[in-house]
Amino acid sequence: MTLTDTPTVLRNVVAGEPVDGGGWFDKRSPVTGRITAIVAEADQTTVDAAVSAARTALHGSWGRTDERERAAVLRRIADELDRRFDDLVAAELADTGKPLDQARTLDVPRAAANFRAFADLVTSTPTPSFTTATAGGGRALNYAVRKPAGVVAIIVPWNLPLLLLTWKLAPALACGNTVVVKPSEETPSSATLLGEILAAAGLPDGVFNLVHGFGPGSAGERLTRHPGVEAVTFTGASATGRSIAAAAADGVKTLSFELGGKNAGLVFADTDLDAAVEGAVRSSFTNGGQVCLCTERLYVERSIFDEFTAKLARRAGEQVFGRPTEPGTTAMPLISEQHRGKVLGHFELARAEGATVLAGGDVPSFGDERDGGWYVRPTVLTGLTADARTNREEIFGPVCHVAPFDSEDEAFALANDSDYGLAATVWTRDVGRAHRAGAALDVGLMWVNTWFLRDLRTPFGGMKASGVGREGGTHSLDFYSEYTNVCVEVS
Ligand code: NAD
Ligand code: 6OD
Repeated sequence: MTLTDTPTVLRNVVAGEPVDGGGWFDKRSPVTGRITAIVAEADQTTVDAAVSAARTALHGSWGRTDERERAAVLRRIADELDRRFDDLVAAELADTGKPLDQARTLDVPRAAANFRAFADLVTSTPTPSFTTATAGGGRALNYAVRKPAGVVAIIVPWNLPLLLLTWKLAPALACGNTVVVKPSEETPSSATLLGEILAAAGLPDGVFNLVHGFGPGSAGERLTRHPGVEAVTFTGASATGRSIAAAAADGVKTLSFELGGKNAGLVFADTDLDAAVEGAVRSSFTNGGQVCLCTERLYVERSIFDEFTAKLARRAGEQVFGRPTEPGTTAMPLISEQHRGKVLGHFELARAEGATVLAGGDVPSFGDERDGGWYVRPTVLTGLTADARTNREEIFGPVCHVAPFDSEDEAFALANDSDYGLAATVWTRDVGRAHRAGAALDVGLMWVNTWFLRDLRTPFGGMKASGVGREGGTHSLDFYSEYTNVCVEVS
């Protein structure tokens, strides 16, 4: 597979047709900084047309389709995703510069898995029914009818573009909704390709509409304020979630937010130390640290602190900066020049706060076209207190700070000392301690001796500034549905 530097033209999709949008913007490769795509930005007229197409499709047919018919379409979509696997991998690599191995094993397979999982769930999850006593000694039957929530706006970020988009799109379609999707301005390619895939799988025109553009003053904000949108499901930064909540308030829209994190990893002395080091490497540096679940705060029991940090720093330095398509590549660029500027600003801040840099903290030099891209080295910091800004603000890069702890209670308190509450990872051989952590930690997701292992039926989401609501399994079915309870007196 080769990556091409010839820019692709990417358009919005309205009622099954590609449309321009009033303006154009450039998409650049994070690997080289060169323009890889020219993208049509959706203006108000285009967003209006997309919402209108979604409303027509909702009332026309899709919203009234039987669940089993929708599940069949979802399974055909999964098959078509498998068929276009290599094209989707190429699209993700072109937009993000992520390693081929990762796109092939995580990003792209999860898209098909999302559709298959929600095809199964929507056809196997009953709605509640109860028999109720009447005042006259008879009985009534209560049962709930599941209906689509309506036109859903899906707004997603750039870090796992196809995975995160389909995580919302699959349940939205399974429940009979129609959608207007806004992918990140940084990752327009796989979403555009998905439009072709959905059409080839037989999804009726207008059920899926796509608008490209930015957030404030652009397609994103236009969607969140649109009176024709019933629900907004958003994944992205916590600050953006606040803006969307304010914009959506007038329309009393239903909201689901998966937001940022400042996730802790707790490493106890009873753990398998080498396995914990490898786990920390994965949980801090996968996808260039650009996963909301990444560990940015590591707390390590004092008796193994020196050995653990030395091994972690060595492994950080061993990450492989190959080109995305080269086998064995593990490191990747940050998504944009602006984001790299933010991450490098955090490295400077950490130094100003008194951190010791055990690995990285700078920009690698290649002597080739990658010097025009946006790489930073995997970075390990230590020496800061829990109240340092470095330990409180989400950085979203390949970086973690490591600090020692002396007791289980202290470790749990340090993990909870955050405005965020998305995920935590606990490395221990003590089963009792693992269960105590599950009860004690204020996070939506906790992994023990592993990280980012997903079962799509489980609740996914965050506490505190990390989100509103849960997705996954029946939680997704509930968010993307309205319910009418019918009470019938039968005797
Ligand atoms: P972002 O919030 O800047 O952008 C996300 C999406 O929202 C983009 O499509 C963007 O164009 C759009 N947007 C921005 N401002 C908007 C506005 N005012 N109105 C409507 N739309 C708007 O986030 P990002 O930089 O793309 O992604 C990184 C962030 O996402 C990190 O904070 C990360 O933790 C978070 N994230 C969270 C999860 C999760 O599941 N909790 C998953 C992935 C990423
Ligand atoms: O695995 C998922 O379903 C999911 N939503 C992952 C989010 C990763 C954040 O970057």
